[in-house]
Amino acid sequence: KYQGEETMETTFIMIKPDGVQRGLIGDIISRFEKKGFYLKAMKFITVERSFAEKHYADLATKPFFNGLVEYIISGPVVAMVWEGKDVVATGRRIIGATRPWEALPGTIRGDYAVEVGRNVIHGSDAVESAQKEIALWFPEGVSEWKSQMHPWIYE
Ligand code: RTP
Repeated sequence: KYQGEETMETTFIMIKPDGVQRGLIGDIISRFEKKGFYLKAMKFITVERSFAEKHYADLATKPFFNGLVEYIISGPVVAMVWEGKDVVATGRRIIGATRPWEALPGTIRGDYAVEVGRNVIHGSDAVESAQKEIALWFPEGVSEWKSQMHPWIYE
């Protein structure tokens, strides 16, 4: 059992088609790894329209919904589950603000994006939405592996 396991969370992170096309997969994974988060599941897939609509169901009434769905189904994405202390909120900070012009340099969107409709990456915005998204994208479940690095990252 992990020390401090009570504060452990999991989040759903997706590298969007622009991030894949632009060759940013390695850099993005590296940022999460180097921070001290653990990769629990990962798949490289192109999703169908109905699946993208389900993922973004909360945004169905937004004027940008159709464009958003077109963007997400336009090519393969990297869907991942990451684990760590406060990984939901900290993951969002690593990603940076939704609108890339508001994202600070040093964040993924601050470093690599200029348009809100091409903002490279998605990260769950709360523990509950993370659980919902992980269940949607990984219905088969995620692995239970424990990192041997753990005592060097957590007290
Ligand atoms: P994400 O879910 O992708 O992490 O983004 P978010 O929570 O930071 O932002 P949200 O408001 O949930 O929007 C989801 C995604 O929709 C696209 N978007 N386009 N054209 C627009 O005005 C607009 N606004 C949002 C972005 O790709 C955003 O990440």
